Amino acid sequence: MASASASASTRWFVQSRLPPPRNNGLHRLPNTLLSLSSFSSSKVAIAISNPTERKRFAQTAAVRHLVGSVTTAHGLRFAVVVARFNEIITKPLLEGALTTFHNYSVQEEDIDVVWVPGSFEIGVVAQKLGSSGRYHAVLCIGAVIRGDTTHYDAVANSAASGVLSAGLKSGVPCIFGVLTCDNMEQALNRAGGKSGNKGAEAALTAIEMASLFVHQLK
Ligand code: INI
Repeated sequence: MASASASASTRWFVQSRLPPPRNNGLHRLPNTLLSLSSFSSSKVAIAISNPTERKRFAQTAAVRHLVGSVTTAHGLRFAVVVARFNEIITKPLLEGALTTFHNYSVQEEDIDVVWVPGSFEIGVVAQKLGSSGRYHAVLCIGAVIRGDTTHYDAVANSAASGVLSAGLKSGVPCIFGVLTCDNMEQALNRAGGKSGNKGAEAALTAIEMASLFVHQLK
């Protein structure tokens, strides 16, 4: 049974028994309002439940798909956190990322690059940058190579969980562009070699996520 509460411009329906989340948490209620069951931001919920605001989202009569666009990157601001450790790998990854930003019309003055000693240090800096309110996404670049160290797993896992946690805590997309490879050859292949440039790919992910947040989930 649905109950409703109303303000001057907003009507927000609350259901006592929501259907199980599907479609990434986006699903339709019987009253045709869109519910974001996985979002805690009341701002998002109110924007979508507001009839005027709702029109901005109306694209089809059925399920709406909200996707970031890589063609609307102009004006988006990015921070890139780069680890100096294994610089022979992280420098070309950074160059690939900067080339992608350039190719997708991100302005140079909208990009800040922050260097840290190693991948272990990326998370705390990413969180600080994400929380600053200055960036729409934070791209994290590093290279953890097994064989260089016995604590490979610790560094690799810390880097991954650090970047994840930075995104969750700051609410700003933090993209994992940290290579975790068995050897230097694998890393070189992914830093502009025969497997492409993972820094360039991660930059594209950063643009899509920034666009998703700014243009669709605001
Ligand atoms: N940092 C890396 O980015 N990649 C590695 O492969 C690596 N190895 O092999 O040790 C590495 N270690 C340094 C680490 O990230 C920290 O800077 C250090 O432990 C100080 O906190």
